[in-house]
Amino acid sequence: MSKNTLLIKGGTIVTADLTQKADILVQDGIIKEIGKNLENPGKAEVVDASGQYVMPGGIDPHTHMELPFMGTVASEDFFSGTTAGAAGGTTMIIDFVIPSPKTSIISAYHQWREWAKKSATDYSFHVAITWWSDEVHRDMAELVQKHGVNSFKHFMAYKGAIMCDDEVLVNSFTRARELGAIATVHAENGELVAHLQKQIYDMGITGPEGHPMSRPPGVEGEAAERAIRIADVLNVPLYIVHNSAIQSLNAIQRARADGQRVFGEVLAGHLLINDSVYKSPDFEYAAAHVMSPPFRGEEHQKALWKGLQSGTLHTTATDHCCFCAPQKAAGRDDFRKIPNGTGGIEDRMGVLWHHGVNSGKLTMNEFVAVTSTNAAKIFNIYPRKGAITVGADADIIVWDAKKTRTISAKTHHQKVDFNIFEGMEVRGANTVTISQGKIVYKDGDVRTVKGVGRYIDRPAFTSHHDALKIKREVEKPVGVKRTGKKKVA
Ligand code: URQ
Ligand code: ZN
Ligand code: ZN
Repeated sequence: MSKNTLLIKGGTIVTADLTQKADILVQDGIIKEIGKNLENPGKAEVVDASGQYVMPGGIDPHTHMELPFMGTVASEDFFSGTTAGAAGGTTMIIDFVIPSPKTSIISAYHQWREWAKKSATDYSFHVAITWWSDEVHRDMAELVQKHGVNSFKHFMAYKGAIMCDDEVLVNSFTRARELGAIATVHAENGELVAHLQKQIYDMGITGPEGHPMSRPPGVEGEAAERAIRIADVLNVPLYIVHNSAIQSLNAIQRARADGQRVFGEVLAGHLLINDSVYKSPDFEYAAAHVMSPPFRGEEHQKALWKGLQSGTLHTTATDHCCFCAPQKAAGRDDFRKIPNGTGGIEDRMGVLWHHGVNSGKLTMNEFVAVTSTNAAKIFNIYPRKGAITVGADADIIVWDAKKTRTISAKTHHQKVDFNIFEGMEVRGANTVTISQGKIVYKDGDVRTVKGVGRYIDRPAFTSHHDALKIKREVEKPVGVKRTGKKKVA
């Protein structure tokens, strides 16, 4: 029997589509057997899951570990960030390679691969297209065919930095379709943001309260609709990240009802934090919440939960992009200079279980779908990831639905001096986190090892694009047959 054998006994397995009382035998990082009352095949380490749930480890499809951004570098690195994720029940991240415009996307990819080598759990990368040229056109093929990249990100915001105009969107979306990749977007109209930021600053509003004022929901709605329309014309599947507003939700709902292949992501923060945070007189507190799109009013939060319940939104993420108070202070006199980003990777699973499952909004199976399985399916790594089935990677969490905890920066593992969920009491937490068949967290004891995380290849799609091909054939315009004969009146 291999030394790396684990037997998870007595638990109730909960996946996106099945709840069953059964044991799991794990060997060499893979799920080997699932069944009732499995015997210990030798001296396997036994994980007692009795009275608890056993679920696929969380997949966070949107993080930015040690991201160089707005003149500084995000404080969370790939080791500390994946460790914090493991402590909270997340066993894989999909992070972002964000090349500076006019630089090689291949060199940027290799740079991020270097940074990510310190990861403690598995990871993959979306690659952002921030400019266009024949070189980018060529290099996108190398990334898909040689480096397991099947998703390309487009920031429609951040004018003067990484913002894509329509020319880049159209070229890159077209190329993504050719390569069997999915296009993803940060949907905010960067021109409108820049215009409003200047208008608000010139009115003398320089504090963090200016941030949400410069990014009203319509700024997001316009960009979401535009990206959806471009993707429809170009026949490419689209994934909209961090939907925060009713307007982008409506855009996705309309497109999906029309049969368009559009997927939506929502952040745990946007579901639970509202825009009152920006009204605080305490600069540090308000600035700590500056991220884009901004946290919004309760009506948007209610709509986002309904979007998750109704299948308009498919995945939950955190956009974990941390900056500490001294970094945020860069914008003390000008909110436009506050580095955008907040954390959450350690708390996503707990806050979504508490506010989603305990509240009755989501079943346990739906919880697994939106925290793990859907992301695995959309980004084409299912059932290796996001599943509990024989042959899948043994990324597994044991979940105690009765365990309560109070979230705080004083106790979290995240390398940031603030927690947007500070003081929130949640019921439901992982007691054990297993990554690649090894226990990386148990009852408060973090056991992650720097550098054992693996880069996960994500193959080009066939399913999404095949469906799109059928769609295009069905819709091919029916040409009028020119017979040359004049119609007899
Ligand atoms: O826009 C993003 O997703 C990155 C730059 C993180 N920052 C943020 O405010 N969301
Ligand atoms: Zn973004
Ligand atoms: Zn992001």
